[in-house]
Amino acid sequence: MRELILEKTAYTADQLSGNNLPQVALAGRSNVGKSSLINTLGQRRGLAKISSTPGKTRSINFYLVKPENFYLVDLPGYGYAKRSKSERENWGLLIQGYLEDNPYLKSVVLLIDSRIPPQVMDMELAQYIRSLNLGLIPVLTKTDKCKQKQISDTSATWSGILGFSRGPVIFSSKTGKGKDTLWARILAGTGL
Ligand SMILES: Nc1nc2c(ncn2[C@@H]2O[C@H](COP(=O)(O)OP(=O)(O)O)[C@@H](O)[C@H]2O)c(=O)[nH]1
Ligand SMILES: [Mg+2]
Repeated sequence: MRELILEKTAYTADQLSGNNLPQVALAGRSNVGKSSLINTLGQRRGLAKISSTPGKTRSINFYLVKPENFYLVDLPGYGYAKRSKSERENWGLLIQGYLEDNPYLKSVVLLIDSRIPPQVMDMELAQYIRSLNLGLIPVLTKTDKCKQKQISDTSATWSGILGFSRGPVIFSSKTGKGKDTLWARILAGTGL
């Protein structure tokens, strides 16, 4: 059985080196459902903390995936309005330091809230990921809260934006929908 083990937490750019295994990162706006998704993938509640106050996580967390031996890397959420300018700048520097010049990083899973239209920050991040020549795995979260019509509309809109023939993974942490598909795309995204 597959297992996720939280191996390292980095708060500053100089704590980011030394994780010499393939990496797939998870990125998305604060409150998009990233911690819940990690817990669903790891089949363990409390593996990643779920907070009712958004914008809490400021660290980069490295989860070792067994038995395949690669890292799922949880990036701090962005777009939290109550954060100060200097906090946003620190976020940018830490993320940039991680994403750029990282030969171990292969792909980024971009979490997108299925209930809202495409957000500028999400589209900008998607473009940035591609400019770095990284694989991009889009995931629509919280789809249990949406009608099928809304899911297919949002999915089609994102496919158009990204120019993908294959749409985003339709995911729900609540029901477990899309879990196997997401694992398959993550594993393919490691290049292992
Ligand atoms: N209905 C539903 N709620 C979800 C889902 N995923 C997350 N949530 C809720 O959304 C809120 C934010 O989730 P969290 O995982 O902490 O988001 P993060 O800030 O991106 O890590 C919490 O109240 C979760 O219970 C989902 O798939 N379905
Ligand atoms: Mg979180």
